[in-house]
Amino acid sequence: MSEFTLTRRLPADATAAALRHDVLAGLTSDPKQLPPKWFYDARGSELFERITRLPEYYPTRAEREILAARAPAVAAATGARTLVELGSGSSEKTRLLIDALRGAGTLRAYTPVDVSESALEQAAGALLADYPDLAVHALVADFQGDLGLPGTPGPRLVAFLGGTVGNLLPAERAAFLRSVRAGLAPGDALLMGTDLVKDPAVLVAAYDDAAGVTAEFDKNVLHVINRELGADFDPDGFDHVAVWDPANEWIEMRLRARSALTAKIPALDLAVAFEAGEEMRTEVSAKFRREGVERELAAAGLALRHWWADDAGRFGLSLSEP
Ligand code: AVJ
Repeated sequence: MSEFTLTRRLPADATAAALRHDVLAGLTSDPKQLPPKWFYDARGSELFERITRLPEYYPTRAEREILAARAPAVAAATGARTLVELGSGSSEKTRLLIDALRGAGTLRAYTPVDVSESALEQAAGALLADYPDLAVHALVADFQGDLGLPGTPGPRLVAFLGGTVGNLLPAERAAFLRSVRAGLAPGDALLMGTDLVKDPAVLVAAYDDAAGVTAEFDKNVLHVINRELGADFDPDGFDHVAVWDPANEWIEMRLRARSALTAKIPALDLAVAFEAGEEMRTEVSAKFRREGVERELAAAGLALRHWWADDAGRFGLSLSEP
């Protein structure tokens, strides 16, 4: 009775080529930087799951609180027959949406979209065990690329949870929202989670936890580059740094070289020198205000219909429509 398909939108070698491109561009630029998507190999995904359970890391719990309270309202407002989830990862919070949409009697299909084929297979397996009559059409794709969601019955609800939109730079965010908008038909909707501006001390602690899990997560990108590109980074030669940028209203994660060092990256035929104390940006995690979210959605052709926050006002969930 269960139906499962997995479509590869990414050619098998596209990921490797993209990593080479990003590492070459990022490590030869000044200041050095790497895009955060390369954190998430199997070990990085596991470290991220641990982050979501840390006492300092409130966003996951805050968003779950909102979904637990508001998923029925989302279902009533959208009547979605297809739920598309971008960057679905372990699909854990998604169950709240699936339950509400099934309760409303509309949901037929779930389309998780992720760059990680293994994450998709695992998540789909767990969901199919619990929802045997749900069709799961998984898509291996980069949500920053062309999405194109062919053949999914409308109305469709596209969910982009976790505050991941904050990991995109403003220009990337604008392009991403326009491309989501382009894939939506009248009656479809976008549900997006955004972490909110708050006391910088709370934000910095969430990205520099006492147990050091986020530091390990940050350094994991060096393990990924070592394994995939044959590089010889010593992850312990770097310190994890989290700083609040008040002008941009974002957290930056950086890796700071503890001493002058040179790393070789044979696959790129490259040697990269770091000065002592030099910092490389590894992630931007933007924090939002309701008006800013509404403005960015509107600029992409999306009208804000609902805005929900958790009781403590830490995290926002927006529902918008073309
Ligand atoms: C949930 C993927 C958006 O920016 O908060 C967690 C990733 N980075 N700790 C975030 C992350 C450091 C995260 N996202």
